Amino acid sequence: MLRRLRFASAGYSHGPGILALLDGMPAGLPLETAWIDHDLQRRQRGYGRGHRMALESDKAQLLSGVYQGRTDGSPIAIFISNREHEGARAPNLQPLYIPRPGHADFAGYAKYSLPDCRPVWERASARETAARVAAGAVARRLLHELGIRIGSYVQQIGSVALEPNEEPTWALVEAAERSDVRCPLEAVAERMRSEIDTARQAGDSVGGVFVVLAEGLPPGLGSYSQWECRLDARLGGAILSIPGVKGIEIGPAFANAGRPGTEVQDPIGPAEPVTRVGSMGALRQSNNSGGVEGGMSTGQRLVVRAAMKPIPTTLAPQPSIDLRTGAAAETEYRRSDICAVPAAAVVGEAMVSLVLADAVLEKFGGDSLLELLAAYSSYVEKPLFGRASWTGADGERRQA
Ligand code: EPS
Repeated sequence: MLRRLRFASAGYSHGPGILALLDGMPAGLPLETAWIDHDLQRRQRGYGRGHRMALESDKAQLLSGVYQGRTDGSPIAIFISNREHEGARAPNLQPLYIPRPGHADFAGYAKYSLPDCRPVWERASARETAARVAAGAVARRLLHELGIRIGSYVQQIGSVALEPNEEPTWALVEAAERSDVRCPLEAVAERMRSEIDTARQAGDSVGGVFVVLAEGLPPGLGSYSQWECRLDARLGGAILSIPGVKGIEIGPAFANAGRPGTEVQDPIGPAEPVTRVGSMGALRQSNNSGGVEGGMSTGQRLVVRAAMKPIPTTLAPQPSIDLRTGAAAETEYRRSDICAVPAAAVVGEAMVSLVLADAVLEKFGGDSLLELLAAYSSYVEKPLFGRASWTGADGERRQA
């Protein structure tokens, strides 16, 4: 999924903390913990989160990869401690014998021949997404240097949704930032909160749909040349790796599937006044592609939409079995969130940032930020038209 960057995480939901490792970032990128903490705190917010978030106050500790306030080309290691684990608060981790339907518990127990589900629960918990947000913030910092910005909003919680044909704009992202359900329209947000309240009272949980936008992308990130190079494939894998996410679309993909071909393309032109490769996205008159054509960025806004199922941990018991005997049993309630869609949207931003930073590094390369920026400028400043051949008759290279 990532071709030039490497990202891995380690740690348990109720262990000492979560570790993020990001390798392959160029040297010279300004990086402060405050930049990472900002996103960590955005992930923790959200109406419908459980008591755990009131306890935690996620902060990044940079263990390596930064020298005098800038990345130095070494692997970047970030530790986020679990405050719950400190002192007398350290939880007593009992074995768990009743797997929750919808969680990794049952298949994980069988796959690793474990004595019970506790190790699965600890690692499969969405607490791990704090590491993704930390690494994603570093990726976002790189994209920021190229004028690329990434944001999100929540389109649906439970049965309450924005209008389906609401045009995804940056104004929605900005309005969502002020909302505790990340919904840009307060009237809809109010109904989303009541949906969460109703689920809480019923001992239930709710899922939803979030949208991630990226603006300022150069055209040509990703490639059509091999299946695993395609930007949409890479985004799809990254988004589907978020716990609870079961569906993704790029642009209005599912709606377009039912429309005629002549209506769902994005007409090109007129050419004036665009003359450079870097602004070719401005030549498109609509964005049905969601910013990706043929596995490459078009230079338009990227629109990624993801469906998250309701959290499987519910106060209301669900049918299961006891792993000690195979006898029927009901799930026992463990503290959890009622709705984590607003947090998942921030995780979605992180995953999109990682994929885009990776594609940027793949296209422009460089061991330092300066090298990368030089390659980027030379690409976006190239003339868009009149490149009939790669080399002149005299053998001189032209605009290859
Ligand atoms: C989660 C269960 C809850 C959530 C957790 C994800 O944690 P706990 O079991 O400690 O109450 O709050 O999310 C986080 C801790 C987090 O940082 O997002 C689960 O089972 O997936």
